[in-house]
Amino acid sequence: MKNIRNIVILTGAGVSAESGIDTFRSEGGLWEQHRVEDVATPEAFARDPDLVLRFYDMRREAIQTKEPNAAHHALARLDTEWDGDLLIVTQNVDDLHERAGARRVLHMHGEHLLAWCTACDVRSPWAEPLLHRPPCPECGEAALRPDVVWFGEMPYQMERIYDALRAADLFVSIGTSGAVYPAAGFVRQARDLGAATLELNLERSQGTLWFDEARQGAATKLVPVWVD
Ligand code: BJW
Repeated sequence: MKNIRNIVILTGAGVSAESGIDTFRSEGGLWEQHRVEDVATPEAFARDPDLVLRFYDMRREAIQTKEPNAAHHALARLDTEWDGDLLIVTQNVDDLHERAGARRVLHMHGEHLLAWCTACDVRSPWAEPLLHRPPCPECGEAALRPDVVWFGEMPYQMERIYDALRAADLFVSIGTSGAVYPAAGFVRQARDLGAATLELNLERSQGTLWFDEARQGAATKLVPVWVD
């Protein structure tokens, strides 16, 4: 990659699909089985916390049985070997990038394996169900919720992401439909600031037209080829 020093990589559900983790909008995806408004908004949690906690308990349990795939491993290899700045901004709440060995990972939509106490505002590592309202290890209140970003909430670390986009020479988007903002807008921001842009996705996404180059195929095939 000539003249490229700073890289921002955005990943979405498609990068974990071949590890057996459901995507949201594909055929048979999570939003076909659950209404977004029922499980992924603060209003849903206020209205029916049991339903929301059950949905996340099920997914938290499932991801712990899954393993990183060739795409996660290739990105981890790039992270280890790349001398310049590199940031993997993932929309995924699973920990497969980290388990593959990647270190420069930012979870803009939160993490399944953290619980957030809405009483004392502390995040704690969490692998167990939340449905039965366990107490917060920090303050003892039964006020834990999954540490994920729902519709209408502010994604995490946006300043750091925009700083990285401003400095990027290359922006790569992998396995995301381009349906959810602000992530869907990153390609235009990176492009406007002069970065080259590449999309790797199973099919054309809602944002394909904005990329300089778009390759279609499975992440486990496309990502190792791109990295190597
Ligand atoms: C493969 C593959 C394989 C399959 N290989 N590829 C501007 C315009 C309109 C609306 C808005 C706007 N700005 C904000 C909004 C509102 C809203 C929004 O975007 N709504 C849209 C529906 C229009 N956004 C928000 O509310 C966000 N907050 C916000 O904007 O705050 C204000 C703000 C203002 C200004 C600056 C900053 C902030 C919050 C969004 C939170 C999203 N939360 C979720 C749930 C997280 C917790 C959980 O996991 O349950 O995040 S929703 C869900 O969608 C999840 C994902 O991270 C996210 C993106 O999905 P993703 O990853 O793209 O998955 P899919 O399924 O859509 O696509 C998978 C792709 O992979 C497909 O293309 C497949 O083809 C492909 N694929 N197999 C390669 N093997």
